Formats: sequence, C-alpha cells, structure tokens
Amino acid sequence: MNHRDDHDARRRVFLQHAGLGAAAMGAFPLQAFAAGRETLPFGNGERELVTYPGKRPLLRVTTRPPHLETPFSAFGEGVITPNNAFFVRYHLANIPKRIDANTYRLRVGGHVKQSLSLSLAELKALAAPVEVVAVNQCSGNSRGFFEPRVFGAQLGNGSMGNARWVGVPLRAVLEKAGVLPGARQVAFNGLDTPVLPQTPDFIKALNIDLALTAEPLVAWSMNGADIPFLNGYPIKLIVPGYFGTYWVKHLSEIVVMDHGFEGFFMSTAYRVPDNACQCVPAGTAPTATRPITTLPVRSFITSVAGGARVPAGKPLQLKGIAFDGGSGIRKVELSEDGRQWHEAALGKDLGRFSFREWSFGMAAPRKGEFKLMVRATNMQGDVQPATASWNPGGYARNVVETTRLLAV
Ligand SMILES: Nc1nc2c(c(=O)[nH]1)N[C@H]1C(S)=C(S)[C@@H](COP(=O)(O)O)O[C@H]1N2
Ligand SMILES: [Mo]
Repeated sequence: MNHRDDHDARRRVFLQHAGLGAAAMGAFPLQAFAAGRETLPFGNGERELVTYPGKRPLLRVTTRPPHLETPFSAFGEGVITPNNAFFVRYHLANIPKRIDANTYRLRVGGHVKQSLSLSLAELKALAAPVEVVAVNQCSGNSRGFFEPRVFGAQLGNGSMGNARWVGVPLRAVLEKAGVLPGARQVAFNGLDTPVLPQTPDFIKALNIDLALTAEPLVAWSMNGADIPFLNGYPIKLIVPGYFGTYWVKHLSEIVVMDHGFEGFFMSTAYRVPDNACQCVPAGTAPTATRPITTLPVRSFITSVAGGARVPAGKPLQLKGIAFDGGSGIRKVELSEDGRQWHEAALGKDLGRFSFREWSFGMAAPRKGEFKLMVRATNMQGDVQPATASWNPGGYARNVVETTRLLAV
C-alpha cells in the first residue's frame, strides 16, 4: 500500500466516524499525514503540509497541540474560506478526544440569578438563530514578517479565514441566566485543558457591555455544516470584529463576574501597547498594555502569489480581499510605486464583518520585476499604513502588503 492509499483508507475510517458524528458525535482526528512542503517568504519559513481528517493539506506550525495555517492560495478560491481549509489554533495540548453532542452541556454561572446547564437542544431553542459572515483572524497572523523578529509562532498570512456562522446571540444565553447588577466581565472556557497543572487554562473574557450587544454568538454551524472538530465542535463563541483569541472553541463554561478577569490569557498574553497605534519603537517594551480587541483594516491580493510570472504588456486581472473590525470597507486601491493609487471595484457585500472581495484590471508592464501594493480604507477612514509598526507580541500586523511579480 503506498502512502496515498494508506492516507485515503484512514481518511475513510475517520469520515465514517464523522458520519455518525453529524448526528451526535465529534471525534478528535488523531492522525496527521505529510502532504508536501511550502516555504513562507521569511527566514526559517519552510513548513510541512499535513493532512488531518476533514482538512485538506495545511501548513504545520506545531503538532502538539495542532496548530495549522491555511496555504494562502486558498483565499483565491473565493471569499468564504472552506471548512476543510480553515486554520487551526490551540494553546493547550489536552484537546478533547471525542465529544458526544447528546450529553454536551454549556454551563452558565457566576454573577447571575440562576445558573444554567444547557443541552445543545436547549441552547438552540433559546432564541431565533442568527447568521453572520465574519473573519476569524489570529492576533499573531503574519507575525513571521515582523522586523526585528519577535517570539511566538512564526506565522505567515494564513491564520485567518472568513465563514458564515449560525448560532444564538450570547445575550440570549446571558438573559436566560439573568445578569445581576454590578456585572463587569464575562469569562469563557472550552473543553481543552493544560497538560501540566502549572500551565494556565485557556480562558478569555469580554466586558459585559460587549457581551450584551447583539453581535457575539454562541454558534454551532460554520458554512452550513457542523463546526469542524478542530475549529471548536460542537459550539464556539463568535465575536465578530474581534481577534480570534476571543472565539473560544468547544465552549463549555460561561461565568459572569462582578470584577475584571485576571487569568494569564487576558492579563499577560494577547496584550498590545496601550496607545493609539498599539505600537512601540522596534525592540522596546511598552510602559502600559491593554487586551487586544478589534481587527485593524487589512487587504491582500489573492489572485496571484508573490514571485509569479505574468505575460508582459498583457491585461492582468487582479482580485483580492479586504476587511476590518466591523465598520466595513470604503475603498481598496492599488499602486505600483506607492505614490499613485488606483481604485479597485468592490465585490458583493456579505456584511461588515466579512472579507470584502475586490477586483482590478490593469496591463502588466514590459518585461521585468514589478511591485503591486494594495491598500484598504474602512468606513471610519482608517487607512493601512505604508510602513509596518512594531509591538513585542507580533500582533495585529496591517501594513500595506507588497506583491512582487515578474513580467515575462
Ligand atoms: N478552547 C480554545 N479556544 C480557542 C483557542 C484555544 O486555544 N482553545 N485559541 C484561540 C485563538 S488564539 C484563535 S486564533 C482561535 C483560532 O480558531 P480556529 O482554531 O477555529 O481557527 O481560537 C481561539 N479559541
Ligand atoms: Mo490566536
């Protein structure tokens, strides 16, 4: 049996399993298979492509816990990121092995009138389901491009994705429990746990004001299917406009607090310099920090990869994506020199939290290397900066991206 057959056979076994899972069970895809290599355009950027059941080949960041990036070419396939291409990020190596949807419970407690233990059926019956198309982007997306380099996973641009989520508003859950006066934050925990007792659990918190808006959802559906196991089956917190770190997977516990939550993943990790640019001079430490929140405006060319060859002097049809933290995209512009900018046509609007498609037609220059820069402006008037800012966490990169192409 060659490698490929072996892989397919095991994949079938998993899929049979997942077939049962569609009704009531999710199982952790234990095995990953090598499926090639790809090199990201920075030092030590060589990555192995690995296939987990239910996922197409993704770039391996770490194995325990599984940490996988989407190959950038997937974003050229469309404005919705397919479930099998969606990136995977975990912090703790004790990932649940299997989850039985029939016995799953979401517990709600703390500073509330009545604690709850909701089955999935009870959760789904709490309110009319709401749908939102929203970008899940890791705070450290593109960290590998930071200069000088920073500690942490050296990520390319594939730790983001855009999906259609369906769930009930978080506030419907909180209202069912009855938030007591004086509530300040709401903490969220999932089923994954640390291996060592000294390691802090992955728990995130939102301010009560945000938790009670219409936007955050407790979701069970992603692009019309169950949320894939590795992306948080059976339920995940969706916080449209906010970085993915708040989008707690395998959500199992919600605690309303009358004080600020002090856990490691709020008070130490995932913090940015507490100033307008969320930045400090490269290599320095900020004097004050605050938790990271919303996505700054960003854009990418997705129809052609850096280093590609295009026919010299011939029409070049470009496509790409732009997004921000929820004000929406006002315009996308392209430039060859960073001085003269030309406006692209915006595609269908799937909502202010979604990737917004854009397209732009031009003629490729005469033979030789040339640059293309893409820059988005959001509805608030925020524009991507021409030079990259720096922060020690390597978070929230949103500099204007430059793609180098070769006209031949
Ligand atoms: N339970 C749990 N949820 C989690 C995490 C985690 O480690 N455990 N990581 C968070 C971070 S930092 C990111 S970027 C997103 C990634 O979501 P994905 O794995 O579905 O792409 O999950 C978030 N939710
Ligand atoms: Mo993240």
